[in-house]
Amino acid sequence: MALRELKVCLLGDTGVGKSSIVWRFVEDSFDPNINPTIGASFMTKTVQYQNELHKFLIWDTAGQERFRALAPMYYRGSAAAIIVYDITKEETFSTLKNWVKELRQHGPPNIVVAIAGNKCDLNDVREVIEKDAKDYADSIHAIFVETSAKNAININELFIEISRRIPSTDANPPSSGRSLNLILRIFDILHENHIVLSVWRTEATRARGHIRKIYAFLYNRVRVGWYVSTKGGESPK
Ligand SMILES: Nc1nc2c(ncn2[C@@H]2O[C@H](COP(=O)(O)OP(=O)(O)OP(=O)(O)O)[C@@H](O)[C@H]2O)c(=O)[nH]1
Ligand SMILES: [Mg+2]
Repeated sequence: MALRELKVCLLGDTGVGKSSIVWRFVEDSFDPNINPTIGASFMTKTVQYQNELHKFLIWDTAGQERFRALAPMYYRGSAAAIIVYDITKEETFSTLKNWVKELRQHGPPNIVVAIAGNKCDLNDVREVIEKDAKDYADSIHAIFVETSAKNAININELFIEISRRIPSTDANPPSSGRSLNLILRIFDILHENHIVLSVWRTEATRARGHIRKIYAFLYNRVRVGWYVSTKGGESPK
């Protein structure tokens, strides 16, 4: 059975439930005290779809504003993007529309877009009407589902729909297509390692800054001590 790797990223405001959706899909569990994602996290899950195995390589991005600039690294090369909003928070639906615009301008041209209105278990405090969201999704030819990571509603269905929308391998040319895919994959791996390296470099620079400050502090203490003792003042304590 053919195995296909499908890179999928999750985008959307902080707190809408992106990580919870991924946890429900991959681990079939839910944590009401889950922490906000820092940077991004990566998980995989393989499922059978018709006569193929689909290995989802899932990049779960951080919704906090300070991580926004990292998003292009995750949607670049993605076969699909799941943009999540919280049905109980109108403003998260506006953020979703901004993500759609950004994907249209800078995302891969054939990316499959899926819209997930999460927390549908909280229907009594709903702020976004389902039909409005569905109409919007239809107008941009996106998949649309309301989900609940908490109650496991429509989570598997969301990924099955993505599998269904992604063009089948029959459409791919056999050998040249495969080598192009291999080159793109190598590029992706190098690119991902480069991200890790640059994060590491930023941390190292930060650490160097601290070391420099400690050094300057100690140096000043020693210098003042030396000055005081050689000029006849009190010895440094
Ligand atoms: N009631 C309900 N709560 C949910 C659901 N999904 C997530 N939550 C809760 O919403 C909060 C935020 O969930 P996360 O999965 O961390 O949200 P996120 O989008 O990954 O947030 P960032 O990582 O900051 O971008 C947590 O308290 C979750 O338990 C859901 O379907 N229903
Ligand atoms: Mg998260």
